[in-house]
Amino acid sequence: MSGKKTVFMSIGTDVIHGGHMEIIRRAAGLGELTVGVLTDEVVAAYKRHPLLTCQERMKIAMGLKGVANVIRQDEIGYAAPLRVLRPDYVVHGDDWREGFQKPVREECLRLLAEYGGELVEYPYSHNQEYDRLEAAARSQLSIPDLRRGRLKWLMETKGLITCMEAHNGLTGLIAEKAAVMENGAIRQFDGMWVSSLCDSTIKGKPDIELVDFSSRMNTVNEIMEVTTKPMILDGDTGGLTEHFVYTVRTLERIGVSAVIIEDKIGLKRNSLFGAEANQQQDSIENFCHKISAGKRALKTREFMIVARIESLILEQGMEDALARAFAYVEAGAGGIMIHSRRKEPEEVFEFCRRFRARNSHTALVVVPTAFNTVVEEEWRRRGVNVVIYANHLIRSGYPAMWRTAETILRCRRAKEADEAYCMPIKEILTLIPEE
Ligand code: SPV
Ligand code: MG
Repeated sequence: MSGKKTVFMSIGTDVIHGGHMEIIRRAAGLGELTVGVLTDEVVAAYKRHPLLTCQERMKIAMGLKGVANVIRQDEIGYAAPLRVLRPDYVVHGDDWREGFQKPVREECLRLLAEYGGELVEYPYSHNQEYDRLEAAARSQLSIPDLRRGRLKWLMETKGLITCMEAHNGLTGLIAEKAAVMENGAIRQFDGMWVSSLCDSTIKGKPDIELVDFSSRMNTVNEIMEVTTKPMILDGDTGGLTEHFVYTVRTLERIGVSAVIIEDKIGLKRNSLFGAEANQQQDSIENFCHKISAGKRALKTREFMIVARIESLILEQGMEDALARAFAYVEAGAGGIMIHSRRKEPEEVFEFCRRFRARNSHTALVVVPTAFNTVVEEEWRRRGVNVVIYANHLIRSGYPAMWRTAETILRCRRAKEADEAYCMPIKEILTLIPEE
């Protein structure tokens, strides 16, 4: 056995610049260097969706001077590579001493201590040129052809994805950027839901398909201009089949990933009114016809038409819901959304179980507004692929604004509201920086 020391470092980037090359050069100087290339799923979760696949990034890493071996790294943590390779050194930039990677570093130190390995950290220097490169790579993700297929990709790689509602550019940015750190990983929403309820409410209109398609498109575009995550549009009933085919083409062209249409006809009211509102469900035959026509209009295999079943909302029973689900899949629906307004999730659970017993591949979507106690892991266990938080930003934003307005009225000045409820002017001025 040669006495050469062994070195390990992880790479998550798809934009290799001089800074990375410098660390690789130093790492290779310590001994035989193995690079762990983080999988697409890991990179997407902690940073952004990679522009190059893990396989391509592995090939690039293999070609870099100083790199002796390349392995695939399935987790941001170092447990797997360190237990297998037991390298003498792990190399990293010192930026991970703070921030979301701090626990990853601590775990790495513990693992190294188990067998006497050593952590070597190099100073991380901020370079505006590298920041610009990263920003340019990120902006690529908003290009329609790159954004559209990412919903399917995320569903296939993660099994379960989550979407937050967005109703304008600002809430789009929240859905895009909100992140929490947890055990050395970052949790973010995977995509955005453009809800008819929120898009109507923000315009001071009721949710009855009164906000027309052009106006809905303005909202979609406004959000798309400032975000990169995939988008699902709430398409209400989809309108007339003859119109729906045009809607589908437009949405697909501009990079929306999926449209969800509900099997109602006539004047649509929000589902959470249930059977109290006078609402009519479409016939299976007619709705299947709408789905197939939409499907035929598609130009890509990426865009999804999701059929939303209102049988439980309109008290038509489980058998009706299931019969519709199988018929809609047969007609070409790429996903099924089952909706319910009950607080208890049991009827949705039953639907998922019976649907999955006969269909293991079609995407299942839930909107747990009423049945909000179920955690995402449970939805995953029950075969659900998409969880949509359909209205939570508008429902939290509106009371906050109302409270501020009342406080100013009561106090006859803004000081109290400013201090209690408002972010500093300085912060709002720089919230959206100039490019
Ligand atoms: C919406 O968000 O507009 C929806 C979901 O359609 S629900 O409000 O629950 O009907
Ligand atoms: Mg809606």
